[in-house]
Amino acid sequence: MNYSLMIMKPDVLERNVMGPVLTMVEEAGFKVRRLEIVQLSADQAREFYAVHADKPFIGELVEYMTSGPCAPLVVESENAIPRLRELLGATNPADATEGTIRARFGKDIQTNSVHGSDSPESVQKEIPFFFPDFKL
Ligand code: FUP
Repeated sequence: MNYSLMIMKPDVLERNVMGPVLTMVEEAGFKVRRLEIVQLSADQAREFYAVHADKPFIGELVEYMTSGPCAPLVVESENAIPRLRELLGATNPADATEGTIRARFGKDIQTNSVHGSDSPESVQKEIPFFFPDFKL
C-alpha cells in the first residue's frame, strides 16, 4: 500500500502550524496527493473513531476533533503506512521520538496534532471517508 491517510488535527490549524507540519511530511519524501480543510460534525468524528466508541475518552476526543477545522490529506510513498506512523511518532507526544511531528507539536495524548492510518484496512476506510472519489 503506497497511500496513507493523515489528518492535521484542529490544534494544528488553530496554532497556524500547518506549514511546518506539511514541510516535515514533504521533507520525509511523501507526495501530497489530496488535501482538504473540513469542519467535522460530532457524528462524523464518532464515525471516524468508531473503533474507540466504547473508550472512556471518546467524548473528549470527539469534542477535540470538532473544536475547529481539521485538514485530512492523502500521502503517497513506498510503505506509506509504517513510514507515516514513524514520522508522526508515538500516540502520546511525551513518548514520541525526537524529530517526529508529535514530539514537536503534540501537547498530550489527546491533543496529539496528527492522525495516520494504522493498517491497509484503515486506509481503505479512511481515504474514502474524506475523499470518496480517490482511486486507491
Ligand atoms: P493513533 O493510532 O496513534 O492515532 O492512536 P489510537 O488509535 O490509539 O488513538 C486514537 C486517538 O484517540 C488518539 F490520536 C488520541 C485519542 N486518545 C485519547 O484521547 N486518549 C487516550 O488515552 C488514547 C487515545
